[in-house]
Order: sequence, then structure tokens, then C-alpha cells
Amino acid sequence: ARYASSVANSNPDTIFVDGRSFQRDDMTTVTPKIISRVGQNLHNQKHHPLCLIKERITDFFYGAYLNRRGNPLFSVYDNISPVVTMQQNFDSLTTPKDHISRQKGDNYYINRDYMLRAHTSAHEHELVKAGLDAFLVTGDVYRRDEIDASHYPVFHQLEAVRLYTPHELFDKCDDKNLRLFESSPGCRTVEKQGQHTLEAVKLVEYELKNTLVSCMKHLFREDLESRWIEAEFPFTHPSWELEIKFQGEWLEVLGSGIMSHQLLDSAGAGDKIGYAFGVGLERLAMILYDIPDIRLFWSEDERFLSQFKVQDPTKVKFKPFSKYPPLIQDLSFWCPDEYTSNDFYDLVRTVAGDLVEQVSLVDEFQHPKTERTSRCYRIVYRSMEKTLTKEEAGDMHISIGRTAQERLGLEMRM
Ligand code: FA5
Ligand code: MG
Repeated sequence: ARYASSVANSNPDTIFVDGRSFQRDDMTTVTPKIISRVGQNLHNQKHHPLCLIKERITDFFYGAYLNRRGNPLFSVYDNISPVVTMQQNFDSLTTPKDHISRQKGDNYYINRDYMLRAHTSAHEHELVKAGLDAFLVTGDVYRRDEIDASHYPVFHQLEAVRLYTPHELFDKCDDKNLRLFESSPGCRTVEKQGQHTLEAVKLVEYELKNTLVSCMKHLFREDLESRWIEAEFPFTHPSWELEIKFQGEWLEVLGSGIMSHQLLDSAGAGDKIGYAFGVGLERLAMILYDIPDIRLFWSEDERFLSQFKVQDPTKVKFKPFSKYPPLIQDLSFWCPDEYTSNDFYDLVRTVAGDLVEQVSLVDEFQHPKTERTSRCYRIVYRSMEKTLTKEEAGDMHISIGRTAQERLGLEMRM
């Protein structure tokens, strides 16, 4: 096996993605950098902001929708491989062969047969075909796109599908003659697909919009400002996008609509009507936690990740940290009896202000004879505005030591 894999590795025509090997061809657009993102699954990393958002949306759906037996109605999938066929990503969703969304320039194709999914909608057909009526799919999605503060070639979506039988949809209606489908299918209009009755479409539209607005209020706040915009997708009609007011601007957070009857019919659910939506998790997390740049989600820096490792993450507001390098120095003292570390922390803040990022107690011991206590503090110097020079940090360090001797009676150990 080792021999085989080293041979394969040295073959430039073989691409490894998610534990499988593929032959490169004239459709290939994936790059090593992009492939390295596959399998990171930020949405499944405990305490990661994308995972927190996923969990809060899942909690909302678990809480709000129970089946007759009192179990959650929606089943949850967050571990489906992003490697899909073009059949899954496009054809299964009735996307026309010449649709712009298929362009080589916009997608990460592995080869003529496989690609990295461009949206979580790629799994709608297979899950409906498996017999599911209500499900959520969360995953990483890949698009060749510009790179700026709100665009990144890899981001995360949460997809939802909810199907209704006539009984479920018309449950609360008095009129027993309501139907999902026209007895003879008419033409598609602005309002609906040819097969559906207008009353069925209006009820599903109401359920969809009501569900999503309630979900957003659950995530954000009751007085959240939102609006619906007419949209266009090959796999839903009618379709809408939801925009949320964020820092005075309208920001699009999701696409949604009444699922294509052709799609449902070909997946074996031609007797049902349903809605689907796909929401961008980064957009929601940026709004919720004040995260200014989409690249931060990929940071492995504890100064980012640790901000979300708290008891109640709903209240987190991200505090920006410096991109300049740190300078680290230690200070050791013999300390008087009544002294506490907080005295030293206050003093550091007074002397050094924002140039100190962190102070931590790294060592503590008691002298066996004198019984005096020694403490060693590690100080991380870092500016938000510039790279600190060794001299600047050194001067600051000396000044902290001297002030600690004068004001706190600490005795510096050399
Ligand atoms: C779609 O991807 C559809 N599959 C959504 C859908 C699902 C429609 C089910 C109907 C039924 P769109 O390309 O607009 O649609 O992306 C959906 C959301 O993903 C956007 O509203 C946005 O929140 C997020 N998104 C899209 N592109 C990016 C990007 N480059 N970076 C970050 N988030 C993005
Ligand atoms: Mg859109």
C-alpha cells in the first residue's frame, strides 16, 4: 500500500480529495490550497462560531417542530462529503445544461465527473429520494469567487427542506376540498408552478417565511429588520431571498423557495409540496458576533477561537486583535505576604496600557528557608498599530519592573 500511494503521489495527474483519488483532466479547476480545506469541517468544531450558529439554528428547528410522537421533525446531516457529481450539484436540481452557474470559471471541478459542491442544495434530491420529509444539511461549499471581507472561496451553508402531504398542509383549514395539485396542470406563472394550486403555494409560502423570520429572531433579536426580495433559482418557484439590516445596509443571508415539482417527482415525492432554503453561516456569524473579516473563520489563532469558548456564546462580541508580531519577556519577583497577582496586573495596565496583550503567571514557588514566595510573570507585548521594536518592548519591560519594585514592594530576581 505504501508503494502504491507513493507512486500515486508522484503522479501529477492524480488528485487526492477527502481520502479518494481522482484523475486530473481538462475540466480540473481545483487547486492544492482549496483541497487542503476539505475535511477541516469548521461547522463541526466545538465552540467554533460557525458550529455555534449551526447549533442555534438546529435548536430552533428541534424546539419549534415536533412530530406526533414528540420527536424532532427535522433530521440533521452535517457530515456529507463535499465531493459530489455534476448530476448532484446541477442536474438533480433541474439546472439547465447551459445555465451560467455551471461555468468552469465559477466552480471547483475535480475532473469531468466530480466537483466540490457549490451549494448544499446538491443533497436535496438524494435525501428526498431516501424518503425524508424534513431535514437540515450543513456543510462546506466551494466557489471560485473574488476574495474580500465578505467573500471567500470556501464558505458554509445550512440547507433545509420541508415537505407536506395535503393532510399536513391543510390540517387547520375548514375547507375539505383543498388540493395540492391542479387536476390538469396549467402554465407556470409569476405566482406558481403549473402543477400546484395557488392555495397550496400560498400556504407553503406562509410557512416558509414565518419559519425563517422566527428563526432569525431567535438568532438575533425580536426587533430585527428584515425584508423579502423576489429571486430566481432553477430548483424553486416562486423564490425569495431574505435580507437583514446590518450596520445600516441590507445584507442578503439566504435563498429560498417552493421546491420544483419536477425535482420532487423524480425523487419519488411527486405527491407532496415543499419549501427549501439555503443560508450562509458566515454571513449570520459576522452579523451576530461582529466579525469583520471572513478570513478570520479559518484562523487557528487562540486569540480568535478562545473568544467563543465561553459559558454563554450568544453574548459574544468579537474583539479585534493585532496582526503584528508579539514580543515576549518574563519578570520574576520575591513577593511580600499581602501581595496578590491582581496588584501586578493593574500596575501593568497603568504603566504599559494597550501595548501589553497578555500577562500570565507562569511559575510560583516558596523558598524552603526564608518562606518567601517567588512569582514569574510572562508579558506579551504587542501593538495594534505597528510592529514593536525590541527596544520599545525592552524599555517598557524595565519600566514595569522598576515601578513594581517602587509601588508594590516586589524584589526583582535577576
Ligand atoms: C444558493 O446557494 C441556493 N442553493 C440557495 C437555495 C437553497 C435557494 C434552497 C432555494 C432553495 P446563493 O448562491 O444565493 O443561493 O447562496 C445562498 C447564501 O449563501 C447567500 O444568501 C449568502 O448568505 C451565502 N453566500 C453566497 N455566496 C457567498 C460567499 N462567496 N461568501 C459567503 N457567503 C456566501
Ligand atoms: Mg444569492
